[in-house]
Amino acid sequence: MKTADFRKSTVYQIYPKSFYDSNGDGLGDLRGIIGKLDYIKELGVDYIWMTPFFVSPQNDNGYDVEDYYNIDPRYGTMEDVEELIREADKRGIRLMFDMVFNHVSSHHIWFRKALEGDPYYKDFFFFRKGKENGEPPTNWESKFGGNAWKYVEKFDEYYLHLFDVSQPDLNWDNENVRKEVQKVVRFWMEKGVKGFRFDVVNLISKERFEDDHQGDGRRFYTDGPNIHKYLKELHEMTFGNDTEIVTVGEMSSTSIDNCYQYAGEDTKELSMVFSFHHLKVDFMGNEKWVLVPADFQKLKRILFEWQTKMAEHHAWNAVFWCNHDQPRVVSRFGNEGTYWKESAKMLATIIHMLRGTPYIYQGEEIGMTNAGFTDISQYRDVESLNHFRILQEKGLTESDAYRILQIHSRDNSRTPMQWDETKHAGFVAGGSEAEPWISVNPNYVSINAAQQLEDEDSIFHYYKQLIRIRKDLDVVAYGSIVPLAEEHPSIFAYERAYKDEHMLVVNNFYGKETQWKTDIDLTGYECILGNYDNHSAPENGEWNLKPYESMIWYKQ
Ligand code: TEU
Repeated sequence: MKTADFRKSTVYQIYPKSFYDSNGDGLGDLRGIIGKLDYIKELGVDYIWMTPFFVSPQNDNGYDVEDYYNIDPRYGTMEDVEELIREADKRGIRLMFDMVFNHVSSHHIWFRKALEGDPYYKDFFFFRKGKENGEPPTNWESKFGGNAWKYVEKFDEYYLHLFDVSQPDLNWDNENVRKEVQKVVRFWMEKGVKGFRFDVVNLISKERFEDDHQGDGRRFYTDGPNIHKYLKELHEMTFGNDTEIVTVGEMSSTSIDNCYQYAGEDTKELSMVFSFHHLKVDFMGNEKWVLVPADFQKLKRILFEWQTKMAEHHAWNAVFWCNHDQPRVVSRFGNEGTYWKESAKMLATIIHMLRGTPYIYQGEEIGMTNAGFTDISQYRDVESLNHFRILQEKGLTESDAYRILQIHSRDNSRTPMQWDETKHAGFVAGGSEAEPWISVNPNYVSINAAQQLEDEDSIFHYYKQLIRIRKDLDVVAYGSIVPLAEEHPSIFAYERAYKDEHMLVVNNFYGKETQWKTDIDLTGYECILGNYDNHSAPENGEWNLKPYESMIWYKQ
């Protein structure tokens, strides 16, 4: 059996609802993905991670699963999934499914039985009495706003929902829950799925149900007491004996010490982890519903710390800027105007040459930008809708609440994929009058895949080269990493080394020229990729970098 070398691989994330609508109902679907496989192959990626398309009331766009074994008819059928797996395989692409096991939808049969009072299923969840004064069992906050407990009159009890009220948390301390979860994973393995992303999987072991007087409760359930035990068990009972399978855990507010274990070479838990600390540098602590300029020094410190420490501990990172929960990176840390293309390429270089498996979120490879919605009727995301209300309840004006949403809303990255310059960016199959489920970004006329496929200098082609370099040069996949210019106000640079290979990655993170003095000897190095035709080179140890300039230097 072939061992999957995920260190040489790149993953492409698809949000099916917004990828391609093949049947013209305004919603993306599985056949839409099949239709676009050649585009994905052209990019050169190895895996497609698909966010959930299982039966779901879609309160959280599929992260509220009603039935893990069946496909939501809005997305297609089981035959479509089987065909997708086969067609992807023909093109050397493997599928990674997104398994949401911290919670289910309140429509799931387990929860419905629990609500009927069936004790076997009640213990699949966390039902607890309120406090004596009638308040919820703890003061924990739901990630989507409000208290994390919902009162059920019939039992005079509350159930825990760390996310939406329609997403009750599963009780992993109950062995029967763990067995059900294992069954689901095995079911999809048998269908030929070669990868799994486990949603907020570090939240599954709840510690104590106590009030949190210093926070929102997350310390009582993040990286909880039995987390490693549960992951090792899942590994052993499911994917652990199939070396072809790659797994990634989404780790919410995790600590690096725990990640050494989650993603250690020999720890028998997961292949790699997503951590999010570097994507909170424009938050206030954990609070995202504020406007705070991005702290570049902090961004570097965090990314470098995770790079070097995970390497020291033989553990593996997933590396990324974007996903369906994050705003578009070119809008966030780059430039939507004059330097749109240069900044998108620079940001891509930083991530793709790091030690870790890079993830590209659909549309990132063509430099798609934030949604720019100006009216609440355009928003779809449950979190954005809740916080729009909560912000105003806290006293913010409507226009201030809009400004925050325009920066931080998850809908920023959920607008339809921009395929070409025809109506609705070519997202809805030709001939249909249907409106897309969420508005297309009007800039599709200038930002679209068709145009970038034609243009050798496009962001798309640049991503393609980065993916190629990871395959061709072992230093990218296996090399050590040394941070450089750590204190520099605008340079993001690092060195990689492996056997006789050396790589120097230099980036100007900002839109102004910048100087960098360094004694690195570039004898024998060649600039193998950059985002300007005439890239800069050091003179007497001093670099003069152009706005958002990015370069990869290599010697062997
Ligand atoms: O997200 C988990 C998570 O904690 C986030 O990144 C979340 O979007 C953020 O806290 C909101 O501020 C995962 C999924 O990626 C997300 O889409 C789901 O909504 C969530 O789990 C619940 O399943």
